Amino acid sequence: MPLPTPLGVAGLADHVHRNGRCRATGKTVYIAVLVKTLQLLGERLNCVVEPATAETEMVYRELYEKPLYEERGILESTPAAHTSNQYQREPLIFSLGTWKGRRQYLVLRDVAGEDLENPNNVHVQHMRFFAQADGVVFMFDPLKVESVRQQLHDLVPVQERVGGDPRSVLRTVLSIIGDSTPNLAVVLSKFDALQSLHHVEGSGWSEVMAQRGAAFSRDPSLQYAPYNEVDGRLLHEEVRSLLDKLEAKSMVMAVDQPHTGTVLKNRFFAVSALGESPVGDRLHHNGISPFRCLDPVRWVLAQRGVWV
Ligand SMILES: Nc1nc2c(ncn2[C@@H]2O[C@H](COP(=O)(O)OP(=O)(O)OP(=O)(O)O)[C@@H](O)[C@H]2O)c(=O)[nH]1
Ligand SMILES: [Mg+2]
Repeated sequence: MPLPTPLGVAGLADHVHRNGRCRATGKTVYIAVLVKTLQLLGERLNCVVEPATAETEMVYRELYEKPLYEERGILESTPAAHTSNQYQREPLIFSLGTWKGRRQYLVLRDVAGEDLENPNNVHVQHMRFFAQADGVVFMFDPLKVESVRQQLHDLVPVQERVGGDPRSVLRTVLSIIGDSTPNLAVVLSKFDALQSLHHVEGSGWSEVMAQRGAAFSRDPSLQYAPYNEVDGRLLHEEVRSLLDKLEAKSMVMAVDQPHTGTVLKNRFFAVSALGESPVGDRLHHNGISPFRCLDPVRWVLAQRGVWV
């Protein structure tokens, strides 16, 4: 059997509880939307993307697809791995069809933000998959940045104060990875929120976000059959400067000079799974309009020569 391509999706739960729910960086929503966009690209590449096991089919349908695409609501916070209702301890396995004469699989692991906030989890058995993954996707929520939140107060629904620190989550994830060398995708999630800054007159942000020539202003991810390395590098530089502007340079430095001493091959990305903020616990009436969701996964697949 060909080697599967595991991909850990890591990120951060914000510590903010609304209706008893921990709000987070968007990992589970991202996976729900990612599978749909993989299927769309698969059609263009003549590759059928489908669940490889009955369990994946059931879990994806019941816990990702149905609540988001049918009930049009938001998803439950992923339960911590030690609780009885956890479902993410088994991976989601999708077939990516046949590529260069071999059947290819994508193995996805969702993680509860709650589990990543606890540095004691560095050595636990059920986190070991990070070290074996081809790619780890680390999600960073721009709505956690105070200046961004303030300027967006009329444009996106108010989020309650957030307490989690993405730097310590990144540190925990890097510690779990240890001296293994997965590709690290650092992803600015909910990018639609930053794009709304375009409408905020007189702020330094409106000029930055209104740049039409910027890679972060377009989404070519479904257009190009081969993975577009040039576009990927351009976006990488743009997102690194954005993180600097978001006063999150320490995130960039933690990736460039990791405390573990093992520098991972890395690339920065910006994605929006939903395209717009939900209203209350319902999706926005404009529906789901993903932006650049495929980029991180295509980059990891490209390192393996799949869908290049
Ligand atoms: N504006 C905007 N909001 C988003 C997007 N994706 C997710 N969200 C919001 O973020 C919330 C949390 O998303 P989840 O995917 O459940 O977050 P998570 O990282 O899986 O959270 P945990 O499982 O608790 O770690 C959602 O309910 C949405 O309100 C997006 O693309 N744009
Ligand atoms: Mg989740």
